[in-house]
Amino acid sequence: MNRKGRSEEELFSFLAEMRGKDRKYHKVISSMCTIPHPVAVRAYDMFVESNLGDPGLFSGTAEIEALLVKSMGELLGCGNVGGYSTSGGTESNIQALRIARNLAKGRTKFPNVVIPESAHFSFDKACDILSLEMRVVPSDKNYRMDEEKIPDYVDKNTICLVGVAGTTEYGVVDPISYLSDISEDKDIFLHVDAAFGGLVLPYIRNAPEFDFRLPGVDTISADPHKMGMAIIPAGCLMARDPSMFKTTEVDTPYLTVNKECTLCGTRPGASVVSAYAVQEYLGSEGMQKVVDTCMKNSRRLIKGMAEMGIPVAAQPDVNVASFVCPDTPEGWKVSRTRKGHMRTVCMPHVTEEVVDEFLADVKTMLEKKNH
Ligand code: 0PR
Repeated sequence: MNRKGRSEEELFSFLAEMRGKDRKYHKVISSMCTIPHPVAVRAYDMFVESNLGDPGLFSGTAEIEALLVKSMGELLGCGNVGGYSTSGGTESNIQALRIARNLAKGRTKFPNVVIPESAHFSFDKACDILSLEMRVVPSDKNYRMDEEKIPDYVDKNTICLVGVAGTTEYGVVDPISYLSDISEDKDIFLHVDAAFGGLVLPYIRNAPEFDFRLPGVDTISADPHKMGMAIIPAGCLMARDPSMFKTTEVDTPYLTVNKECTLCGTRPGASVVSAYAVQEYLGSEGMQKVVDTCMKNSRRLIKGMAEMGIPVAAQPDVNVASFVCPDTPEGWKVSRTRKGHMRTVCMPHVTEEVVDEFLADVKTMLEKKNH
């Protein structure tokens, strides 16, 4: 730090220069995040100083957090969930496994968690932190958790099953209804990672079942800072039985509340309010339109690629599509799955025009290659 401060003008010109180095979302076709909704930005500005880590000081913000959790729970099939707004999918997954482990305390000395091969890397972190054995079930041909193999991985030391609704790499939904049956049969905790799909699948007709409507599902993670167009960080972890959060509570002697079940202490109120604001402003009709458009654009991309001889690696259930395409057109940002497929996500900033621009650039790339 310099001894003397910098002038505001000089400082902001430096910040503007650095901001210029950031990629704009326009040609980013592989991100699960997007440009925040204008209503999110307006709501965020109103609550910049709010700290949900001390909810007694910010009781209005805390009420909004409760409303957000309730409305997300209702969307996912349970009117009476417990939960809180996390910093995103990673924290939600850590906390869900922590709940499962704590509920199973005393049942086994060597707890294991059964997760799909397609699971997000946040489960590696969660298992490391919580000292849980991670048992990885291989995927089937369509990159879903292979249903037939699941029983081979479950035993008396299994304290949690995990299914993903809208996988990071292929946008598919694991056989969660089957996991729910095992959970019920064997009384094993079931966590559904719907970080991405949680705000997409409810708006897709005939989508696979994945939420609290399945009786075995105990917790669900769903992130407003992905398809919810909220400002980062805004995740949400919900439990069918609100008392499950008692298992992560600690005493907080010097706060305005006596106990805290969250992982983080100081937490941003502003981004949580931004998530609520978007959902209230759009309503389910507005969200339906956003998801319809993203799905339409994703299908347009799949069709356009197929017409150029580039197939999708798996038929997706949400607006994530990965292609058998080793090259990347110039100027575009796509990512690669662990198997090397080109991964795309048609978020709201990926409009029909952007899809067409991308397809045109893929065409040029192929023409150059075949010359
Ligand atoms: N679970 C699933 C299914 C996810 O896809 C992700 C993130 C997480 C959990 C973890 O969520 P947080 O990152 O909120 O903790 N998936 C994206 C990914 O890894 C995150 C992301 C978003 C990465 C935008 C890059 C990016 O530009 O691809």
